[in-house]
Amino acid sequence: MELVVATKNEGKVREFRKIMRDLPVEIVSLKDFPDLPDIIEDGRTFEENALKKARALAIFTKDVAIADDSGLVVDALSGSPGVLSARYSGEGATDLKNNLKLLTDLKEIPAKDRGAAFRCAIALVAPNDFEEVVIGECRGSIGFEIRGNEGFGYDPLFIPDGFDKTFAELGMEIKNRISHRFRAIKAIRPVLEKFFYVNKKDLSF
Ligand code: ITT
Repeated sequence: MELVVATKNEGKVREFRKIMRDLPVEIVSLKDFPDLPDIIEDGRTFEENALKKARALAIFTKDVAIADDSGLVVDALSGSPGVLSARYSGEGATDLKNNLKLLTDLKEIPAKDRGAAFRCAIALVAPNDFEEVVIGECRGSIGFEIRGNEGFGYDPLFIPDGFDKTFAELGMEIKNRISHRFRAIKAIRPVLEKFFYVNKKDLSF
């Protein structure tokens, strides 16, 4: 079975593939649909954006689509960068520029107030109007310097609760066991099962 994932972010596609590798689904990314019109992510929440992307993709591919929207919410910044995580440093944003901006914005903030969470919403939308959205969260804190080489985005600054290293230092193995995306994927599995049950399709998990 093919599951279309509405993302062009190779880091995310790799994570989806890895986390779902025990399932009989083939993860196909947006890169396989170059003709799909750009989907504007203008929702106020991760859930709104995930649903918007999955709806557009389900209509376009006439297939079951999942989409995620994710990002970092920082307590001391009242939830910023939030849905703007990818574009935090503005025009021409890169992971490095975003991380540097975050460090600057938090420069007066002491360790005890640097709490943050990665959040991931995943929406499943089928062409027959079935739709559902779930959320996964991973709490941690923002470090004082960029550390580590693995992962992407804010991984070099994010220290998950219970660890003293960043996601970029801990590596994919550990990240994939506790990440917001992993938790959201875990939450979407029963939704997938429900969908296939209701639609009398076989899903041999
Ligand atoms: P798509 O929209 O194509 O999926 P994107 O990178 O723009 O790719 P998002 O809109 O979900 O993805 O933006 C999420 C941003 O939040 C992303 O660019 C990272 O900066 C950050 N982010 C999300 N998940 C992350 C993770 O697991 N590790 C580090 N940063 C993450």
